[in-house]
Amino acid sequence: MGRLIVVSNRLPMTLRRTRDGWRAERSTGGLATAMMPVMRRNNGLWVGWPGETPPAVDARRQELLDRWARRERLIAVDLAPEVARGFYEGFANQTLWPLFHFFPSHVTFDPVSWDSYVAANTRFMQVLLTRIEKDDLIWIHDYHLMLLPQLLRESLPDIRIGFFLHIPFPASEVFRVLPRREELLRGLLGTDCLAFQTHSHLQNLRSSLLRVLGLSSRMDCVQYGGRTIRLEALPIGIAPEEFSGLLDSDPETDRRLKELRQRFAGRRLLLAVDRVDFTKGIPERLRAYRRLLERSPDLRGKVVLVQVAVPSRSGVPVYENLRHEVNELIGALNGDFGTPDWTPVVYIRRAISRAELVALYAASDVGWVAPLRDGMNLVSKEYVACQRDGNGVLVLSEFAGAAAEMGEALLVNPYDEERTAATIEKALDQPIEERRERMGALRRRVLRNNAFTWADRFLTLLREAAAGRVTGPVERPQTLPIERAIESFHQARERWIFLDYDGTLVPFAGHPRTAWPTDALIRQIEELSRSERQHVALLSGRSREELSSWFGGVKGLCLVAEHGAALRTADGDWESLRPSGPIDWKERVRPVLEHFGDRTPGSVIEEKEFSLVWHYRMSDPEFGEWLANELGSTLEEMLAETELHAVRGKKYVEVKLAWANKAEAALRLAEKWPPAEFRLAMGDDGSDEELFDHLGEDAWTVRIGVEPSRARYRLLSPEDALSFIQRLIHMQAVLPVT
Ligand code: ADQ
Repeated sequence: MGRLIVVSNRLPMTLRRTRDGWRAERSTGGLATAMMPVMRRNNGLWVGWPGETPPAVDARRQELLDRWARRERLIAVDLAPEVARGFYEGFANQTLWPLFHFFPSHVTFDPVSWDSYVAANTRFMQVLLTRIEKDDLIWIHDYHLMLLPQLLRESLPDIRIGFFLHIPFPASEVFRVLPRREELLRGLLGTDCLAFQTHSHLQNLRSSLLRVLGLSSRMDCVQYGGRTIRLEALPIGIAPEEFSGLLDSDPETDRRLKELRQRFAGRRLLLAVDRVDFTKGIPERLRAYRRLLERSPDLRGKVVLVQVAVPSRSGVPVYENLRHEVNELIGALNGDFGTPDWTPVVYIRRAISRAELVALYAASDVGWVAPLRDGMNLVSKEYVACQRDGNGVLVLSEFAGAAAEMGEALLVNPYDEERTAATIEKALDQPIEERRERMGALRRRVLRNNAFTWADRFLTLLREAAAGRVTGPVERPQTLPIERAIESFHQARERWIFLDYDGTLVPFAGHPRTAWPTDALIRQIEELSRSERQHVALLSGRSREELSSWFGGVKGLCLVAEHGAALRTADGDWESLRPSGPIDWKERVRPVLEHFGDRTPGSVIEEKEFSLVWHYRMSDPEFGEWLANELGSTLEEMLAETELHAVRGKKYVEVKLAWANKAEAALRLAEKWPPAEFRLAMGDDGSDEELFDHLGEDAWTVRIGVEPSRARYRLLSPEDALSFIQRLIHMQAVLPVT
């Protein structure tokens, strides 16, 4: 089965330096509670940062860490203090955190922090490499470690890796603001299974993959680097017993609950529990509460808001300002509305014990959870777990991930303070039957979709995803074994070489007219075509005029234009693959393409001798894909039973003669060539697939890029293709086969 290795920024225990030496504190967070039993059940390890690392080795501390590794199976990743600062306080919390919560205005980007982020992820990888065994399952958590999956994959290509993002994944418009966005996405694509709190976060990732890396995906998976990565929305749960269990058996909780009931008798209790963070909407809540007291004077003296807020990330200016703002708002509320026997806001500015928290959850009439943006928000679920009599009402922000599965709550837009106040009033007036019904439904879901079922589901998905890769049919295409290919080239007396142009020899340009071949590329093709034993053809979707103007002067080179409609033999004469039929079809098809072109800024229509093409590479990628689908189905209907057909290529839709294809053209050329032991075809899109099929299993068929293909091998980019060709040229020059 393999062990489970949990990896997160913090270990579930933290070492703190006190006056009496180092002290270990156990984390009570939801992640630790959920993962510890799962980890133990899977014979696991937990790898993470143990807290402040002293500049010099401290023997006592090291002894403690060694004991953690032996007894608790917790493996510490020590980070040099300046790396830890730049990584955690810097890039993770001042760049990724605000950006992923849709606050681009709070983002600071500092290249030095980025370097620390890379260094910290690399350090995690190094520690993991000393521990990982072949069958282990690696489960990486959260935004601090987004580069780690790919770093591990590079060292251990077969290892099973899953990743869960606890915070939101932002809309691609926001994500694109990030200076190092490509690296982060590629980092995540090192996984086998990538999961998010909600479908909307998952959709945002898919949109970023398309816009940033040009990578299309399906709802449930994406292909990258020859692997299939499973994509999932998997909302995290809590360990409900850890909360509601205290109401049965903990005397301390019982005592506190009685105290609260006594103290607030005759008053309705509104409860808010947050870390002090700008994403949590604390000032907005306080202003909405003020509106409530202003618009409903009869509530004065009858309600109390208990705001529990743990300070966090002190030292960061945005957080300092927030703390001042919260202090002022609370001061003003209590000053303006308070009376000698009524304080409108009770402010608890520290972490409270579990017993105190559970008592507050159970005693409150309204759980007021109002983040401006939150991955999930566990407080909402903890409140529901503790509402056993079902009398309370959950008021929940529609911007918390939890809103996606807690439809029975009263949902609010926390930015709309007026209507939030009205909703709180409604919550206080809600009839008891309705409250019980809603809370009952919420509770059943919170108890069922708990942290344990969440972790089990994730691990099952990860195992399945990796099993498809590890035990499935041999992955096709495989990475081209370059040395073997060169050796086979070297041994052969005769060689056939078929090369596609766009996307294979040159990267795609926005407009088809701008992808000129460089002089160096033309020279390379010349050299390749020089040897009499080599028969080289360039097969492209381009027009014969373009191909002639670029490669017309290359001696010995055969050209195939318009995906096979026209060809030029090595003697230099152009011919059509078949006698050309009537071309009045263009008059019927062009208006359709123009109609789509007019709706899609940045798209262009290209007319070739035998085809019409709508290119949308420079258009908005999502809109372009969507319209391309629509155009495809319109054309399919229109062209049924004609000799034309519509083809979806990379960022284009082409209408062409059905008989024009590269395979037929290539074989027509090869009729004049002697049989060859070495046959190579390289191409990057659907138009090359027929040729791959035709050449069969003993040819070197190579797909350029990451998409699935019927080719035997793949290379990732035109750059790789050119350097492979250069190796072939080198081989023919240095060691001519005689
Ligand atoms: P957080 O941003 O930390 O978590 P949240 O899900 O609300 O947010 O969890 C906070 C935890 O801290 C809760 O368990 C709560 O009980 C506890 N807590 C808060 N204030 C406290 C106080 N004053 N005293 C004691 N305990 C307190 C991140 C994401 C979330 C996501 C979780 C889990 O930002 O969106 O739900 O991870 O995936």
